[in-house]
Amino acid sequence: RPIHIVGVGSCLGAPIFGPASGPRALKNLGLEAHLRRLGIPAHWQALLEPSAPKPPHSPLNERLGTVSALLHDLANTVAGVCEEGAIPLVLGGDHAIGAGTWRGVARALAPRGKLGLIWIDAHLDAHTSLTTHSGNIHGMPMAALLGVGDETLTGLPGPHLDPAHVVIVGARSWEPEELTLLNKLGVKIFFMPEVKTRGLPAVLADALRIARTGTAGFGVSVDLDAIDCAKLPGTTCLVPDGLDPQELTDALHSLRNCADLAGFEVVEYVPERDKDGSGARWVADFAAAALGPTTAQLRDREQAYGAHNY
Ligand code: DIR
Ligand code: MN
Ligand code: MN
Ligand code: MN
Repeated sequence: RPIHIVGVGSCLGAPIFGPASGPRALKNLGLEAHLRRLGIPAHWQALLEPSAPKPPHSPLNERLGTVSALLHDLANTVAGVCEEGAIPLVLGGDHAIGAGTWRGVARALAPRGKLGLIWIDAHLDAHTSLTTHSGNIHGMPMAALLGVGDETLTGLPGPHLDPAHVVIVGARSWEPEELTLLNKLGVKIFFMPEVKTRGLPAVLADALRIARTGTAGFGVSVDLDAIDCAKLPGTTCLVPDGLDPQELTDALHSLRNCADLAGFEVVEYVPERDKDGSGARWVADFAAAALGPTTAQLRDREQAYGAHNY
C-alpha cells in the first residue's frame, strides 16, 4: 500500500520550540526519496502547522484552543489518507498530535471495527488539564484518545479508543495520576524493566496480540524519548535507561507483514539537538523497518527478475 507522509510542525504540547521544526528537517534531509530507494512507495502529502504559534509557556487554555484546531485538521487529513487505502506516516512535532492522528485513523476504520494502538514511550501521556504537573499537552494525548480530559482534545469526531486494545511499551517516567487512570481503564503497560528482562521482541509480540486481536486494524506511535537518551539525544525529553534504537528497528520489522497496520507515527524529533544526524537516521530506520516491502512483495520482485532471466 502507498505511504502518505503527514508532517505536523507543532510544539504546542511541548516545553520547548524544538519539535516544531522536526518534520521540515526530515523533509529537507530527503526522507521521502530515501524510503522510495528502499522500495517503499512514500510521498509527502502535507505539512501541517498551527494557525497561530503559541510559545511553550503561554496560558494552557490558549495552547489547548490552538492545538484543538490543528488536531481537527490532522484527523481529517489522516482519515482521508486511510480512506484512499494508503497508510499514513505521521511525523511530529510533539506527541500532542497523537490525539488527532489516531482519532482520524479510528474514524476511517470505524465501519469495519475498532482500532488497536501500541504506544512506545518513556511516559504514559495520560494526564488531563486537571491532573498535569507540567502544564504540557504532550503529557495528555493517551488520556484524550481514551475519552478522558479537556473537551478541546477529546471532542474530535470519531470514536475514542477501547482501552482493552491499547498498550504502552517502554514506560519509565510518570506521575501517579496517570497510572491510576490507566489502571482503572485497564490499559496494559509494559514497563522498561520487563522489556529489559524479557527482551523487546517478546514484549512487542504480546503488544501486537493486544492491539490486533478483535480489532479491524492497529497503529504504532513512537515517541523518540522511548529510546535511551544517550543513544538518541535529538528529542524533547531526555530520559535514561530506555530502548536501544537498533533493537527497536529490528523489532519493528515484524510490522511489515501485518496487512492490518493502519498507521505509523514518530514524534518529538528535535533537529537542533541532533548534532550528528543520527536521530534523523533512526527516524528513517524505524519507518523503513515498519513499512518496508513485505515478504510477499520481495518474493514478487524475485519472480519479476527471474522472468527476465537474470
Ligand atoms: C510528564 C512528561 N509526564 C508531563 N511527559 C512527557 O509533562 O506530563 N511526555 N514528556 O512525552
Ligand atoms: Mn512527549
Ligand atoms: Mn514521552
Ligand atoms: Mn509521548
